[in-house]
Amino acid sequence: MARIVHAAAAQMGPIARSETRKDTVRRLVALMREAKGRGAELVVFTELALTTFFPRWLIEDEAELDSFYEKEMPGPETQPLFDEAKKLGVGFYLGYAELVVEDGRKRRFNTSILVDRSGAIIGKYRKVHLPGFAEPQPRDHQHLEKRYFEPGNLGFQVWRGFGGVMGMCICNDRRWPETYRVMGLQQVEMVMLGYNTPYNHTGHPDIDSLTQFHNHLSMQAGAYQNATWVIGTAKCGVEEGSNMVGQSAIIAPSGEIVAQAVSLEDEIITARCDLDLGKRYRETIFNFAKHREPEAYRLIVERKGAVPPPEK
Ligand code: ING
Repeated sequence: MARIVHAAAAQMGPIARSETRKDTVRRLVALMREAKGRGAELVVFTELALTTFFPRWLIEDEAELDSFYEKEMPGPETQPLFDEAKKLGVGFYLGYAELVVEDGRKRRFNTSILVDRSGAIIGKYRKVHLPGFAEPQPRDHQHLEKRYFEPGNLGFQVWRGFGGVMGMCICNDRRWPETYRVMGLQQVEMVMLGYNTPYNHTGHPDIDSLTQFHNHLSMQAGAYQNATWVIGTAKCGVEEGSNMVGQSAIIAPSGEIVAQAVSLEDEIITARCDLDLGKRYRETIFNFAKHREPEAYRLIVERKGAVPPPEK
């Protein structure tokens, strides 16, 4: 019996700084209803889906900064999304800014949760790779995730759900091979992620001109090399003056893009994801037991030493 997940990526256009949680939750509910109408049982929302991408500003007033975080999940303002999901029988991934008191202190994380079709939270992830800076820089828009979030302390886990093995990461994580590999070694079959990716991040035109290419390259490589589906959902368009890449995509374990957004607005894309496709890649091309000669592999790993000195 094929294990099919009818999945959707719920891309979001810009969220204005003035938008309330009520406004954004209303948009998320509308997207979820459209996804359900198109047969989806799992909806992947984006990173920081409840607010504008606030790390683009230096915010020195703590109360104002706290206003961008969720103190509970669900809370009064996000409960309507959970209620709608339960009513529709749809699960979802949601990215948001998490404010908690842990170990006796206030802690801030860039977080995502996985909610099953009964409305229960079955997994939580906290972003490990925080790009940008802790201190303001001389640039048009700041990127202060290191100032506003701690590195994630939950690692890269996987969870059983939707008939398979599910994994999560967030935005910059998708660029790093370890993200997929750690989940791949746990037999992940579908990795969900959201991203807010401005075009001018590094300030180097030769690099920034490849923002779209690197966006898909990261996710397609991660999918293929770990025999997993990858669903990447953008927050995109010109948000408070910052131009961010769209291209939300659903990517098969083959590395092929099977669905892609074409707008820079709220947009649903869907795909019929056969989880056994990943299994076939593990049993053939990426069969560790058959193709990784332990001795040869040990030598590769052991020779990870320093780069030889430059020619005299
Ligand atoms: N944003 C960007 C991302 O990793 C970035 C930062 C943009 C890094 C472009 C490198 C190149 O997609 C977040 N929020 O991580």
